[in-house]
Amino acid sequence: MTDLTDFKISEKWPAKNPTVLQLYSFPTPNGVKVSIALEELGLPYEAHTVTLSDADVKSPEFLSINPNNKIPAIIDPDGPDGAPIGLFESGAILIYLAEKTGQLMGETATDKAKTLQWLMFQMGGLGPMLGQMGFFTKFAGSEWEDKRPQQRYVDEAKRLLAVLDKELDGKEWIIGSHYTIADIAIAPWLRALVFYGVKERLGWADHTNLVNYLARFEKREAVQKGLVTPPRS
Ligand SMILES: N[C@@H](CCC(=O)N[C@@H](CS)C(=O)NCC(=O)O)C(=O)O
Repeated sequence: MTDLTDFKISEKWPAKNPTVLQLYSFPTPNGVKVSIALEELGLPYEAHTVTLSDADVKSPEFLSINPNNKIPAIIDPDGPDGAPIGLFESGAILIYLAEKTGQLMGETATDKAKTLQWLMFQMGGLGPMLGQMGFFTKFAGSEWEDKRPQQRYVDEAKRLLAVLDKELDGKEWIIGSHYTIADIAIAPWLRALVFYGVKERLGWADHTNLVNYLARFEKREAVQKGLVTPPRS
């Protein structure tokens, strides 16, 4: 029987079935990337709700798996070198799962390179920029008198949406006809625009390719399940 007791995180979030992959997450745009990927891949897993409160993400148990105090994180008891592995950073987890299963990175070496390219675009651009835009439009930053930071991130969000909308012209998914981990990383961030209440300000409805792309994504059964996993409480 697999033993996860070496992982301190299992003291606060014990595994009911330590033989399956353990997911520590919350249903945010970064969190659902991993639950959606796991659902798409049909890998058995156990999902633990880790809230964004300091009591969870800054607990010694959670910090033992991610010193950067952010969800999502995983433990795969069936790790690559014959031992369990703990991982954090959603992009790294997506690549790990895709390589483990040989799925969700297209078919050819070119598909894989393009998948990684768009995944990096999300991790280094779309996610951080939209996250900052959310801070300056919905959260504490929205009250700042100086509106220049807010405008900067709104402008950057508009620019990034235009890049994606153009790229998706005539394409089903971001690298073409194959649905990949890059889509799983990008699409949840597009959904966040509703949450931030900025759809109109960004002219979302004029981005027809993106509107259709997101609708295609949300129709997938695995996406619907992944979006509510783990439950908020
Ligand atoms: N680059 C990280 C970002 C993860 C991230 O920002 N997680 C947020 C929720 S979406 C979080 O855990 N925030 C809690 C905190 O910062 O205390 C990833 O992609 O995994």
